[in-house]
Amino acid sequence: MSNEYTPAKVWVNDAVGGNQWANINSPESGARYEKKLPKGEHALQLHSLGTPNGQKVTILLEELLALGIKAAEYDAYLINIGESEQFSSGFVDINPNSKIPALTDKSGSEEVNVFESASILVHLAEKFGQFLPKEGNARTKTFNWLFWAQGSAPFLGGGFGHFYAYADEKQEYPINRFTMEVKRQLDVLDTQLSKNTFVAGEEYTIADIAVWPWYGNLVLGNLYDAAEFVQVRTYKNVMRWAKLIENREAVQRGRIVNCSWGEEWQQVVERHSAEDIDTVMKLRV
Ligand SMILES: N[C@@H](CCC(=O)N[C@@H](CS)C(=O)NCC(=O)O)C(=O)O
Repeated sequence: MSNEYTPAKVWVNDAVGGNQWANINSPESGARYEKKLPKGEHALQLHSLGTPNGQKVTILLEELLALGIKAAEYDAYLINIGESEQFSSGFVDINPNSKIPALTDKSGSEEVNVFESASILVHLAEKFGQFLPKEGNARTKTFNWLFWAQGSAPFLGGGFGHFYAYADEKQEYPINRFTMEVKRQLDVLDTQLSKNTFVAGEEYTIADIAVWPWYGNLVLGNLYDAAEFVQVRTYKNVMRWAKLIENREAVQRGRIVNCSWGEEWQQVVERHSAEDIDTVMKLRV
């Protein structure tokens, strides 16, 4: 392995790289241009994209709607991160971290902005009293795995996915390092799922909803075209669980919201009512 790069005394932002994700960030936070966000009629206004972090929220919202909770109706607007829409003044006002997903909840006496996907999951689960045990060990175990997902998935996405799938040059050192970590995480999950039906126990919770879009999609072959490289079939319990979750109708609905790529039946670019999803799902042959 060669290493021809010697870091300068002081880092400067002269990174080169032609891939679509190489240059969207800069070391400065904050808005880059003035633009208001669109507003819909529902109390819940989501600004997101159908990546795994975005899918977590739309899957939960669809699960809540499937239970007949009408107050979970939402408007979902697309934030195209490849076009720098996360840096508009309107988006930065609701999430100073400039990353999807972000939600405004206007249902209370004062509206509240919620960012970080896990914070949105907890906010909605508590608001509607669903998918998060109310007390005791079951609640703690759900938080264990919810936080595990938030801490672990960046190694899968920002680490493994970036270097294996997106980086211009395939470099052995980062690919080795992150593949090892992803396989270790899959083994952790596989062991846990050998003892329980769901990630945090016998109940389907927001922990499953946080973990599935990353590790479920990975083992089902929907992420980074890496199923063979990572040998996902060896994680039999993860595979069993991934299919179980995938079979839920709310998951099939939520995972295609704010998606602007893939097949026609996978693209609900904006969602304002159930019909927006129904219409697109009917295109599936
Ligand atoms: N920890 C955050 C991560 C969110 C995140 O990384 N979002 C990505 C898309 S999956 C994003 O918006 N990237 C845009 C950027 O980095 O500028 C969460 O869970 O909400």
